[in-house]
Amino acid sequence: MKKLRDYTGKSLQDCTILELYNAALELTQDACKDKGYNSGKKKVYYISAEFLIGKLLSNNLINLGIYDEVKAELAEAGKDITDLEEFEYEPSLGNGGLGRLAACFIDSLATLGLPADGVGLAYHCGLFKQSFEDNKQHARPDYWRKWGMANWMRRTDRHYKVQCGDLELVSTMYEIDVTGYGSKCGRLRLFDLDTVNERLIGSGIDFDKEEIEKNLTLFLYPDDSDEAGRMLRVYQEYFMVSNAAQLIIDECVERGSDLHDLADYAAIQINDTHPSLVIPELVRILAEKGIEEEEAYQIVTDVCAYTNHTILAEALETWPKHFFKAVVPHLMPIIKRMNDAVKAKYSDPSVQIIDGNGNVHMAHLDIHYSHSVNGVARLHTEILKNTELNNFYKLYPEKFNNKTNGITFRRWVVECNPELTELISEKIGEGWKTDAKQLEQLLSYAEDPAFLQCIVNRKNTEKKKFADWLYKYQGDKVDPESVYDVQIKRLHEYKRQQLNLLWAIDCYLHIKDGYRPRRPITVFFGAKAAPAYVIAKDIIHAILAFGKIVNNDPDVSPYLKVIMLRNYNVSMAEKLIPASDISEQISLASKEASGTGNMKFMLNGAVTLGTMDGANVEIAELVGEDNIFTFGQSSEEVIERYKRGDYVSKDWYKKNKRLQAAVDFLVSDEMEEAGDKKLLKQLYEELLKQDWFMTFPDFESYCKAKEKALAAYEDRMGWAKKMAVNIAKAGYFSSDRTIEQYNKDIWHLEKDC
Ligand code: NBG
Repeated sequence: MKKLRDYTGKSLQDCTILELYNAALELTQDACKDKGYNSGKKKVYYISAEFLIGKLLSNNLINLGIYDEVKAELAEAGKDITDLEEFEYEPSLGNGGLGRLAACFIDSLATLGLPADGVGLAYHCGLFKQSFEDNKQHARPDYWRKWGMANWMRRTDRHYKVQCGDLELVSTMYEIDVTGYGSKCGRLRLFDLDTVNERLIGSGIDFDKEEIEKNLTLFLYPDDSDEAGRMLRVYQEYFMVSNAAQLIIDECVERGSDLHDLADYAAIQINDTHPSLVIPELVRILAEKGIEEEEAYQIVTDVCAYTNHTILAEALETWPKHFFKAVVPHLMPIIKRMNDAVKAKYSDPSVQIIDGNGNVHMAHLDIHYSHSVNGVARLHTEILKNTELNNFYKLYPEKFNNKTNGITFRRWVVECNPELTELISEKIGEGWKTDAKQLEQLLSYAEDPAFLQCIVNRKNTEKKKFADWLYKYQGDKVDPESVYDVQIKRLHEYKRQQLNLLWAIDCYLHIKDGYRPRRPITVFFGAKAAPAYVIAKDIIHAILAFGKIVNNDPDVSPYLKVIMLRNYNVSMAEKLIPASDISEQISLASKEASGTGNMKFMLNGAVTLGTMDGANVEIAELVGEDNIFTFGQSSEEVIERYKRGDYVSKDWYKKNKRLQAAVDFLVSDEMEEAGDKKLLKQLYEELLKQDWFMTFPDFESYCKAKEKALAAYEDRMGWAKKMAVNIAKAGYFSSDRTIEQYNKDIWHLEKDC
């Protein structure tokens, strides 16, 4: 095994951080080459618009089994590996849970020895970088590839032609190695266009949306508030899947496929609807290669499987026919014929691919022409079957299945919480890192005061570390003795950061009235709002303005602080989750497909405060009611209420004085002084006139549940037991388990190990 010293050409002592970093990177890449890649006759291609992979160095060193050696070699030279970790810049290739799930999945695929590629786009700036000015979110481009991170991406000499109307684009494929834990590697294959020009970006994240050759891969989810922006998304999606389809066909032919038997060589997982056009694109290519279109439909159906990640209408993409006529005119006749085939079989207009208004429904295309349709948590899959996609479920009951999400334990505890990892391994050995069920053995220590004291001590150390880091990062001072109450996730009304905010306002008003919480509380928010999502930005604004008031009020701040974290990302989650006490998972029941943050918190000994939504339901079942705090309307009640259409937020406001006071505070003099009157009013009105995600009916039960959690926290040993049970029961949520299930039920790949 080579050492860092072999790559630096001089003593490590004399190296700059950059030189050390590059040496570690080369060492990693060589180690991957030595290990080789999982291979086999059949391979899964996991196509996704996002891969939120996080920093790579430490994760790779851990997976390759050389972290300790590298750390020791650096230490001998008086260097600290954490300086390299801090120096590393996080890739910007994803947005939220969907992309992080894809990243956890490729880790598990590699670890389990399954032949697999992640396939996506090599965005230049990915998701925007968030800053706060005047208590408002500002978006700037995240030039992550400029920061040495691009070195992780190998340029290959694979190029494909992608025809978009009159425009002929030529792609370049890049590769990032995906290390498996103690196994061979996998690959992430990302496509780009050499002509893309970052200089096209003007102020903030504005750019000329018409110049496709120059802008195609600049950003993930470019602003879609106008037609040009929406059209650009279609270009991106088609570029991604046309490359994927050509790659898949080429590779399968190389492995011996005659294309009629493509399903013996490839499985394609369509991650949400962004890659759906791979279906007609494959049909097109197969037909070009001489396969009858009817047969091509069957081949594609046998190859493709679709994962649904949301029931929110806005995320179930539909595109007007004229977009496709402009961007993919050669696919439109195929989509039309595929729709005709559907129409010939099923008369129900609601299941057609192209509706009466000429809109193409991507999910419908996926369901008809995939052999598997899965939801991402049990409740979510049931809602798909019985409500949202019921008309399809009636046609194809055999296609529907559930695959409850998971997370890779290598990143989400081994890497981010080494002290807890060590403690667990001291008690139950190392086996749990690849066989997560073994974590249950910890249950036998759930009554052991010495063990419980240890986990509390470790949590306290993490809290102190986070407080120190936070002060350096954004100048906020928090009390490590306070309860860390944490909500970190994309900003969306259905996730209900506004409910948490209303609670914090209520708490503030009580403190002003003389009430003293038993212990100080720090409420952390971390979230980016899509730049075109006005109310989401208003919620950020309200949190920031309120934070100013609370944190600067000497009567209040010793008891309550409200912190909005700037530019929340994977690296920050890795620091904060190990330090968290309460995990806020408070979406409106039925709306959060699964959630995966909830699993990360649990694994790190935070206790969930949540609604019975998404994977929270399964968490509750596993840990039992003593080890979770649940509240709020049930998904059935919510679905019923939507059906009746009789929710009037003002009625709830009128009958609850506490709620009234909290809501009114949004437009109080104090808030208007700290913030922007217009934006605050906009949020206030939204809540009073609409509140589409039913915050008000859950307010009272949320306050009660939070009060119960805070009271329980004071019984330190009782709380530690809850922590222990949560950690012990987290094994089910390993993405290794999820991937094993995908493979057993959908892909049927052979392991290369
Ligand atoms: C998200 C859901 C989460 C879920 C992740 C991963 C989208 C469209 N969906 O609940 O909101 O955990 O997908 O499945 O980002």
